Amino acid sequence: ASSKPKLYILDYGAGNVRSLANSIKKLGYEFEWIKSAADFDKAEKLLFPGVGAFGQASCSLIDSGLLVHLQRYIASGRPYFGICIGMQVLFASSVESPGAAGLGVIPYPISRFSSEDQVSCGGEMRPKSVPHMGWNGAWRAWKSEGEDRQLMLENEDYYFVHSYAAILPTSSSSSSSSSSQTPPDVAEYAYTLSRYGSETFISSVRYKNVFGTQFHPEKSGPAGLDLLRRWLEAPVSEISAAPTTASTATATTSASSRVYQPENPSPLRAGGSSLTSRIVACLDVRSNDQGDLVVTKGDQYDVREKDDERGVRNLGKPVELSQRYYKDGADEICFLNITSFRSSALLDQPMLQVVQAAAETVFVPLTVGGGIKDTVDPDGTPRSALEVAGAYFRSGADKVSIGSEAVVAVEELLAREKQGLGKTGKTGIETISAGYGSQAVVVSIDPKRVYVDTAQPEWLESFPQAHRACLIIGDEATSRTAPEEKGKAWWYQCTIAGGRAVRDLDVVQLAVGVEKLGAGEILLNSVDRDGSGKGFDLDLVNLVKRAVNIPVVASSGAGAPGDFIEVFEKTGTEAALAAGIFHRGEVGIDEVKLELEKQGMAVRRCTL
Ligand code: 1PR
Repeated sequence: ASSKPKLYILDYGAGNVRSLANSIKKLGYEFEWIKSAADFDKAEKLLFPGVGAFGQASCSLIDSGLLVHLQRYIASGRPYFGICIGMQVLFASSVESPGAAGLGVIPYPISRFSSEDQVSCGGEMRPKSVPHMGWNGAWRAWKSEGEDRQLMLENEDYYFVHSYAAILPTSSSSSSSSSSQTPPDVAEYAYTLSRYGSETFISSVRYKNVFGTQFHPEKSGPAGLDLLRRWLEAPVSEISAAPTTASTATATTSASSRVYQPENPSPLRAGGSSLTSRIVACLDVRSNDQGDLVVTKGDQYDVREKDDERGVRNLGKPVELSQRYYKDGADEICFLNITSFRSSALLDQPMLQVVQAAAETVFVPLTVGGGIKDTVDPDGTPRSALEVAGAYFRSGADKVSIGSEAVVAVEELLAREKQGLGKTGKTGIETISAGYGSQAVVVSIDPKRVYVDTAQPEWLESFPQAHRACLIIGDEATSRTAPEEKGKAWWYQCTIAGGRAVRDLDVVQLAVGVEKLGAGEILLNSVDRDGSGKGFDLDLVNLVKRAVNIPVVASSGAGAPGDFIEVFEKTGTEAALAAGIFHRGEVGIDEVKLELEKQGMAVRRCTL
């Protein structure tokens, strides 16, 4: 290891850098954290994994006094690898944080994905979801003669999660590819391009000693680890550059050594979004009566055996199961601490350890939920939701999922709106999304169907106006209701505390409210379908998909591969989650993906 170049990682405390550290260790490399300005002089290779927001990254580099040292490091010509925000800070500016300057190595702005852009969603055209979240390809649009080492492989999918990107100008005259309108200097530094809907963006840059990816290689399974390995293995001389002075540090617009390849192989898939359909494995975790942390699984949220003992169902060990699902090709893994609403999540050390241990071997995104809210420890110490989330991120979680607390937050928001007031900025959703980016905040919704007695005269007129947007009438021509539901009417009421208490809030109000507060994704369960194997509640998924512009993970009720095909086809949801069928080994994740592929749907192929 001593002959390997001295590797440093720059962390500004914004999110999950643990996974990058884990993947580097897994690849057999050692590294140091940049702790002071002097470390930049010692570094022979530098990795900057950025999560969160552009402005925050830029400000914390300035506030910590490290910015100038980072600039000097880059100008020295030594290899730099920036991930996500770590790539974006190389650019000139970002509309995400108008006042904040980037390093300006790449003279191009970062802008926001357009939510005007339409993709096909369950047979209709709807605005595409933002953030761009999930697995997408990246293709080399330029061939460079001078490049010694191919850093990236094509025909692989990588994990992206971002709302802002270096988006190329679109041309209304060119429907097949916007790249024909690309400014000539883009070829100087853009290494790969990717597409989201009709927008084409720079998914990786390679310019002199600087390499950067918009996606997260440390979360991109074997393909991502392989990319990291290539960069780590590359001799410094191959990926470094002659020192530059500040005035020549930016990419020039002079004649490009890269040759644009007009045949653009970017596949258009998942309704034109280019993303693969994501399969999520969910592990409901809690202590059993013996005090062991187990993966359990309920029917309609009842996780106890049906026999007289009524013990907590035990379907396996959380870390082992997550490793199995990673190998089987799960695109994401979700841990829900289903009883942590009872106590402080920070005191629930075993859960933090589960996340930590899983993150050491599982290189796809991890979501952790349960108990993320403002709490007070038994000794009276107040703990904010932000603090709880921070502990999970430091343990290796990429996203946190908020359940009960989101319901309370939206109830408060609606009450304030009635008084003409707005958001407080103080709820967990707001503080966590401000600190770590909205892509890191999932809201887990546990709705229950409430049937309306349609035999009553004027039932429709007396149905509460507030919940109208959430009413499904089973015989409507547009309804996707199962035949036995025809003629019935129902709405979806929100619950808290694991389905134990209902609130006067419907699922549409909740979904719209959490999007306003800054959530980046919705995990949509169904108390009625949970564990039933009857298939996803398509009416519910459609209702929520239409109400929001953030990605939705359909959950509860999967019984066979056909249920996944149906939910993707009929709702346009970005992701589908299952628990019971995977835990019991009835259906494998690989089997689900194979069936989706047979239907012509794009999935991430995993070759573990
Ligand atoms: O309220 O912020 O503390 O979060 C608690 C979290 O725990 C919430 O996300 C809530 O959904 C979850 N939860 C609480 N109680 C239960 C329970 O089952 N008793 N589990 C529970 C939710 C639903 C899904 C399940 C799918 C797929 N379980 O997680 O994995 O329904 O199952 P299937 O494929 O077998 O049908 P907070």
